[in-house]
Amino acid sequence: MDRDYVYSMCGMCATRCPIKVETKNGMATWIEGNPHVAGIEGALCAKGSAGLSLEYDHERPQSPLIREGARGEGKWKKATWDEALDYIAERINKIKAEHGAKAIALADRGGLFTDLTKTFIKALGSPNYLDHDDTCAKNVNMAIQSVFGYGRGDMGYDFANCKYLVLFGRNVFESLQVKEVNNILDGMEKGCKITYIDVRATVTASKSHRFLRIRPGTDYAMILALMNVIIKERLYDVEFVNRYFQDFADLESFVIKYTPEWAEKETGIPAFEIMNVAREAAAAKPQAIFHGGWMLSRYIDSFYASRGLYLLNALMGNIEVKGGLIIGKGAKDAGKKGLRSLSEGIPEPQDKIFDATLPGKSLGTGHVVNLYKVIKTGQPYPIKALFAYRYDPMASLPDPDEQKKVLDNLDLLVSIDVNYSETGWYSDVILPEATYLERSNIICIQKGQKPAFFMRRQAMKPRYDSKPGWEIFTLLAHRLGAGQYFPWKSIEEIWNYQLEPTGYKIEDFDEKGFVTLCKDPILMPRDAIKFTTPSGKIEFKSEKIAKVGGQPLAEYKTPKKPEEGTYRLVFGRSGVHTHAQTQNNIYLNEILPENHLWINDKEAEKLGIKNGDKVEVSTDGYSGVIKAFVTPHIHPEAVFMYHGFGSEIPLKTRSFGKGLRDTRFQKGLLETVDPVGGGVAYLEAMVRVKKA
Ligand SMILES: Nc1nc2c(c(=O)[nH]1)N[C@H]1C(S)=C(S)[C@@H](COP(=O)(O)OP(=O)(O)OC[C@H]3O[C@@H](n4cnc5c(=O)[nH]c(N)nc54)[C@H](O)[C@@H]3O)O[C@H]1N2
Ligand SMILES: Nc1nc2c(c(=O)[nH]1)N[C@H]1C(S)=C(S)[C@@H](COP(=O)(O)OP(=O)(O)OC[C@H]3O[C@@H](n4cnc5c(=O)[nH]c(N)nc54)[C@H](O)[C@@H]3O)O[C@H]1N2
Ligand code: SF4
Ligand SMILES: [Mo]
Repeated sequence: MDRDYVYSMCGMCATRCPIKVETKNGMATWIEGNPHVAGIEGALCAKGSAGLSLEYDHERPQSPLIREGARGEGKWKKATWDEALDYIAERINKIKAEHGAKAIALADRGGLFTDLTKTFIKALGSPNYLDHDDTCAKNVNMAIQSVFGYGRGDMGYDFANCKYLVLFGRNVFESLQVKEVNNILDGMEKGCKITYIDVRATVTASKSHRFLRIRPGTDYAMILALMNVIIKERLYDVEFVNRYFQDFADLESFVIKYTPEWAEKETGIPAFEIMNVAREAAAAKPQAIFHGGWMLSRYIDSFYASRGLYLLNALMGNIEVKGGLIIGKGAKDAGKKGLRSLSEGIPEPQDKIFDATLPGKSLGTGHVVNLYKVIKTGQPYPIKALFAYRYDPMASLPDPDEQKKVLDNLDLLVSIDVNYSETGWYSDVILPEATYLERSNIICIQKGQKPAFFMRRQAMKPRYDSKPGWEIFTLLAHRLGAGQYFPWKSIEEIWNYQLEPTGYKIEDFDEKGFVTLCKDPILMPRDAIKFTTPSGKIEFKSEKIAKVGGQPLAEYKTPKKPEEGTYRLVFGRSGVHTHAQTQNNIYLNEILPENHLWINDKEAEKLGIKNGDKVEVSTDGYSGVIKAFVTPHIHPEAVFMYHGFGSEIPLKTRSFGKGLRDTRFQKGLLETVDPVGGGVAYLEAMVRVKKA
């Protein structure tokens, strides 16, 4: 029997953990975490293990498909790659002739491999590349940039050495990343204390030393009060603040009125608990972390909550120290040359990205939410073709019905996916990408204290008529008049090109699947930390925020209270599913086949609902039935369901129609965003509940 293994990267969620894949007679038989990577050491999460069940599932697209019926009707014609690519090329060329290259947009999941997709869209002459960030961490990303200059991905947390960790709705043990979980567990073994704040008790709540149940949408009040205590009692790192803060006095005078007693009334969290958290964190500083949030409660003012959290970190003086926030180091910091970009030498597109000129815009550009506005209105210019690559906006933005209406303005919608996604089901062409076990990707860099280049390597041949992303984009580019920018015949050619300036060779990845660019962790000297804000300092006041009509921190506003009989619809992840993409996975479907509605026990009693009863959840124009999970451990104003259920795709027989889809209840919220940060305000949805 022919047994073998390769080092690669998981593809079951966007974290892309390093893995080792074993094969027998050329078929993947076992996956585990890459034993050579610190913090991974063989470990994998449930979804990562279920990669084999994605691989051997037949309920995924097996060849290119071209739509035959109306959009969304589910009538497909099986096509060869030539037919499908020619079909796309014909339409794109027509759109280009009529509206220019800028009428083509590409949206993908973002992350480590985007050099390929960004190169493709640039090669076509369009500036319109978008990622999913509006729907994920846009507010957090904009907040951290406004305080330190660095983006969210450029600053990591040293959990393993942290002594005090505060998590606002950051459900680290379920909404998980393997390395992060292991580092937090290491920290806990060394005595780290965790305070967790959520509207409901999660697995993270059960593992924390203190769980505080907060009123939905009031985190910002608690954050202001924490700053109030820390500043009033002079618990902050005075030396750090004096050296690096641009305008500390302004922050001090802003938070003076936001006392813990005031915050208690907003949040329902006792003032003494808020004072305890502030004092305990300060006693552990600089090894104290206030996690900046991720989904950080997507309310209409979440940008300020997140900004407050980063200011709290600055008060702890925890930047570039053990157990604090570490600025990610790249190849240059390690004295090495970086990977050569595939887009080197491609001229910049003539036009500006569509939302650079929109009025009333929030921080940043490349907003998918604005993309919908542009497709709908044709302003500032028409967008007529959309490639959704490893991205499913119909499952991840609010209000799929409204989205369908908008997407009907497109002349071409292409989904490049390993599954039938909700977007794919509504598209004109589905191009099946080879699964992550069946393909190699371009080499990527993982920034950090010890930056490294990683490689995803094919473990087995594709089981169906699918192709790797690099080949799909290469074939498309050749049909779209951009072939000169995609000269590649194999992934090895691409790797050699990328590695050329670095001095590394493909063989250097054989032993462990990655190459580390330095021996020792890199930290900036304590007295010479470089912040990349306009002033080079930590900024409370920010010109960029002022430009979009925001303030350094806004005055606190009490969130809307749900009307009698209605509840705020809160959602989140389970540890065993990825967004809306794994509910049909044989293994994972068996563990969690449907979602339930969490409801507070006293509220349930009022409505005559018992645990396990079927309940009807409704909003204007939509309703559905699921089982109730009655618990005292959720705030009475909120009900909760796991995201990603209620698939509308009949070909996915295990998940079709199972559970409810949270996005369907987020009616009318497609254009509701945090006005400063730009994040989608999903949590502004209210629903009615009654016994079914
Ligand atoms: N209502 C509601 N909306 C949400 C959320 C929520 O909790 N509730 N969560 C939000 C968050 S945090 C995020 S990050 C977004 C995520 O939203 P998306 O980025 O859209 O979701 P993903 O599930 O990461 O991936 C999208 C698609 O990638 C496909 N895919 C997976 N692997 C591959 C591959 O190897 N190749 C290709 N080509 N495709 C692949 C999947 O099948 C899926 O269709 O959703 C956001 N939207
Ligand atoms: N298993 C698994 N892990 C994942 C993912 C996945 O799909 N599956 N996705 C990854 C991605 S893309 C992301 S963005 C992260 C998301 O990571 P998190 O943001 O940690 O995850 P969520 O589960 O979306 O939301 C966390 C919690 O916010 C709570 N919450 C809601 N409203 C409030 C509020 O007003 N205040 C407070 N304090 N809490 C509130 C919810 O009850 C929920 O428990 O997870 C990542 N990890
Ligand atoms: S967190 Fe789990 S699913 Fe995501 S990449 Fe890592 S092992 Fe894979
Ligand atoms: Mo996310």
